[in-house]
Amino acid sequence: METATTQIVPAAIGINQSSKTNQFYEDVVDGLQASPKRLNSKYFYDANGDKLFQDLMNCEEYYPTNCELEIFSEKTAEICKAIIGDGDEFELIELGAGDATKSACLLRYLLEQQVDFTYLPIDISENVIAYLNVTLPVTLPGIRITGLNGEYFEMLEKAATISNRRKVVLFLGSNIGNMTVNEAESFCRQLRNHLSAGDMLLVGFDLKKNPKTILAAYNDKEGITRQFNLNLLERINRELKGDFDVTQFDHYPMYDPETGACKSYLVSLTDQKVKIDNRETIHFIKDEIIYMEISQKFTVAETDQIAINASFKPVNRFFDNKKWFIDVIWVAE
Ligand code: AVI
Repeated sequence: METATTQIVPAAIGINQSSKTNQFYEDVVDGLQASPKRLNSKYFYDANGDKLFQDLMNCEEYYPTNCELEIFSEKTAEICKAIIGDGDEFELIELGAGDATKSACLLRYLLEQQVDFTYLPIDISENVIAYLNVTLPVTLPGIRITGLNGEYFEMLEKAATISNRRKVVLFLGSNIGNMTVNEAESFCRQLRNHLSAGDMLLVGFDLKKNPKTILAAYNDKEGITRQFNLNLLERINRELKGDFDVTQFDHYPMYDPETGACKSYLVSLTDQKVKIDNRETIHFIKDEIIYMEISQKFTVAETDQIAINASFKPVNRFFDNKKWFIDVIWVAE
């Protein structure tokens, strides 16, 4: 999962570009042949999607980014004190680093305190990693950075071969909310299996709150979230030679305050056929939905339960002033 990126350098065409395209094609076709139809929200983030997400983070209704930024900028010293612990040197690994705006607060403070650490951002986007490798040494002089481009768990294994120092893993931005609760729990269990006892995880969770506040964040007045969802159909047209008529789909967000699941759907406005690469034809009936994304919201007790079920011990909690968002620190047991 990527977070938004600013001024990312143009993508270099990697040698594995065609296998990435094949995987995208297979996931799209499998998803659109399933019942109900679905698309994986990890594909939202092409260059247009990154830009739209950036716009979303600046829109009035989308609160999670500002809440977490407030935590990182106002509680920098306390967070750093917690991760420094007894003072052992460590590797600071960030999953889905994006443009590292929030982590930069920590990085700057750790450098000022002359703490011995290396920053290892992991991101599926090679643009993001190229950008961070080039820009962070300029904005944060003295930083030791090794960017890792690839899937989280593969790159964590690679990180373990580079160093055997203690690990502090950041997973920010409520990216964990883009999984169902069960998926989040098994993700954390897998993560724990890639760590050693005493390693730390710092995770950002968006909390349950007034349902209208949550729904508004995924149904902004300007229609950026709508465009963000439709962009995936446009991406399929661009990259997989699809022929979606995006004017024939509407965006439908919903929030269930009982379960904390906020879900986005696209709804077909008519009976229609869509071709993908002249190889597959997908039939839609009027009002049929495509399930696009989950943005799960949690209670504090649920975050503790996930930690315990995944063999972590919850040790610190940092809230924003409104208590809408929480960053937690867990220690691997
Ligand atoms: C990246 N992720 C945590 C965002 C979220 O809130 O689920 C993506 C997003 N989708 C719509 N708005 C923002």
